[in-house]
Formats: sequence, C-alpha cells, structure tokens
Amino acid sequence: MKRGLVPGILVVTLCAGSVPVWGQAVTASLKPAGVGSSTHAVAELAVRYAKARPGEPESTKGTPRPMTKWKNTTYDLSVGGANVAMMVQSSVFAWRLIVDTDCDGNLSNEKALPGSKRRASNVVFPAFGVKTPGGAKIAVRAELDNCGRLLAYPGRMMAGTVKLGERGYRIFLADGNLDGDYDDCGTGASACGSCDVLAIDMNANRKFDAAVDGCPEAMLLGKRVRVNGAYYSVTPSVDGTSIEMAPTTVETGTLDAGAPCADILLRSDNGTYRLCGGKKTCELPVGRYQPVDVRLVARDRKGATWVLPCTSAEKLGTVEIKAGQTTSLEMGTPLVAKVDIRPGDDKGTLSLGFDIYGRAGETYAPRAYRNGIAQPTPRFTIGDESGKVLSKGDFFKMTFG
Ligand SMILES: [Ca+2]
Ligand SMILES: [Ca+2]
Ligand SMILES: [Ca+2]
Repeated sequence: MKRGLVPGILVVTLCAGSVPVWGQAVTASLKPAGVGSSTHAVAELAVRYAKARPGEPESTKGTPRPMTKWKNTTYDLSVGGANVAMMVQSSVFAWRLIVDTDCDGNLSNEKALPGSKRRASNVVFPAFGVKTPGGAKIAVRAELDNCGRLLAYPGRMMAGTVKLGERGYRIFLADGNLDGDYDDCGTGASACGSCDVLAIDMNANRKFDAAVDGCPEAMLLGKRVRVNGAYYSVTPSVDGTSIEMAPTTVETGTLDAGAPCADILLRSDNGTYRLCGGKKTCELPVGRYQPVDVRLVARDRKGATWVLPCTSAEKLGTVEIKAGQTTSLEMGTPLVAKVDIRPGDDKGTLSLGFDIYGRAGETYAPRAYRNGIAQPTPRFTIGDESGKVLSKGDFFKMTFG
C-alpha cells in the first residue's frame, strides 16, 4: 500500500492484491462462560474422542464395583499432557461417568456424574475439572454417543466483546486441545481438537453462521481473521483472559475453484475461509491452504438444491495463493462413477464397492442430498446373457452371492 498527501486530503492508493489497514490494535477482556446450545458450533471444533480401553474395566485402580446388569467401559483421555482414566457405567435408561479428576490413577476417590439424554441425542454429562500433575486445572465436559464413543469438549469458554471500528463483536475462545492454554494456533493440516478455537459473531445475530462474507464465524485459531472484509492479526493471551486484534496489511490472491457451484472450506494458519454461495472464485490472503470440507452444489430445473459431499479431499492436496495471481483448483465435474468387485468376507460371495471420483481423484459419497434430504443410494441389477435377473440390491449392502 502507498500513501501520498495532497493539501487537506489523505490519498490512499492500493497495489493490486493488497487490503488496506484501518484503525488501531484493540485488546478485549475475556471472562469464563459456560458451553450451551448457542456455542455448540464452537465446541464441535474442539471435539476429541476418548479411547475405549480394551480389556476389563477392573484394570483401573479403585474401580467402583460393576453394578448389576450395568455395562462398564473404561476410556483414556489426554488432558494437559496427563492421561485421565474415565469410566462410563450404563444401563438402559441411566448413565454415570466417573473421572480420575486428580490424575492419581484411582477412581475410588471420585464422584459419579449423572448423564442425561434427550430422545436420540447424545448422553450429556455435567462439566468437570481435571487437575493435572503440572498444576493446571482444565474444564472438560463429555458426551456419550449412540455408538458408545465418549466425546470430550472444553467445559468452558472465554467470552467477551471486541470493538473493531465502530462496532462491537461477541468473541469466544476455547481451549480446543485441552492443554490449559488458549493460544495454540492451527495450520492447514490441523484437525478438530488439535488446537484452540476462535469464534466471532460477525453479523451480530447471536449465532455462529457457517459463513459470513466468505468466513466461518467459528474456526480453528489462526494467526489472522477477516471480519467483514478487514483483516486482523489475532493474539490471545496464554490464559485466555484477553485477546489482541490488530488491523493488518494482507497481500491477497484469487482462488478459482473451476466448478461454478462448489462449497469449500479452506484452512491455513492465515485463518479459515469458505468459498460458497454459488461463487466460482474468492480472494484469500497469500499462503498455502488445505481444502477440508468440500461439497458440490447444483440446482435442478425445479429449483431444488442438490448437494454431493466429498468424503475424501486428500487428492486435492494443498493450494498456494500468490499475491495478485489466480490459482486454479482442479476438482469436481466431470464426475466418474466406478464399481469395484472383490471377493466377499464369506465364501462364494462378492463385495461391490461404488465410488464417485472428481477431476483430481477426490472421492464423493454415493448418496446425494436434495433440499437437505438424503436421496436413495444407487442400486444394481445383475443379469445373465438371456437378460434374466440373477441378483439385485443397493450399494449399502454391497455383498451378494
Ligand atoms: Ca482420582
Ligand atoms: Ca490449548
Ligand atoms: Ca452470527
């Protein structure tokens, strides 16, 4: 950016591919806040799975006596560098969670936390604090899903209001990797639960939208964030009690996704961005990005929206955005459907696999969604030379013989 002065007038001249800097750095104070339904989108980015421990639950010292007809499962969760043993005791309509909150390897000195469940949702346990051998106290909460997996989330967040220009924005930080610190930045390759989480309600509707002006409102913590078109560097304090946001100059380039209707979430240490809303291109700060959530979106003649989710975007690799240049992302249509036939698990059976591949070899689900409703999976019919049908089925069953 170049600035030049003429009498009485500030002239701001922009080079191609850069964004101007306005305003001063601001620091917002953050205070602990509970996790509720309105902040669930933030918690989801911090989800981790506790590992079910093979073998008998009695291998944990001080295990409460198994309750008659109750199932006992022991899990291990890494919190602040310590291994925390957790036990779920469950019957048909009741659940208890016992956590080694003081990391002494003994569950007999712990209180059982009652779980609650609404219809088909997860069993939710109250938040609890883990005191690590290093002295940190880390808030955690856990949920048990319908497959018996124990999910762990931060038990609290840090919340406040940051003033950017004339507007105040609600802002949240979560200790996404449960290590007691709030300044762990992610990269393009970071997965949920491996670093910390930042959320900003950019459109002030008290919800965390999937995208506002090409940015998700809840994201893995990066070094930068774009809020309503302006870029800021982001520096949380280690203890999460404050966050500094400084307007910053950013060189930008263009991503061209080729497919006119792709919906792509792109992650990097520059922050997280989203190409969506029928746009073919978007502006991004210079850097390397990982496409992490990809969908193809199309409308039919009746105006219905069809979505085909990508099940593996690995083949897309990473995308480098260079200043003032356009980078093409080869992906999407034309799609190729492939059936692979292998011997089945049982003798005399064959297993049929069905996959849809995009231009870069990325894989799409064999099930599309029309206006948000899952459509039937593809079916197959096998006939002999005379046209007699020998077998038919759908690709979810995948085996015949
Ligand atoms: Ca204990
Ligand atoms: Ca952390
Ligand atoms: Ca919002």
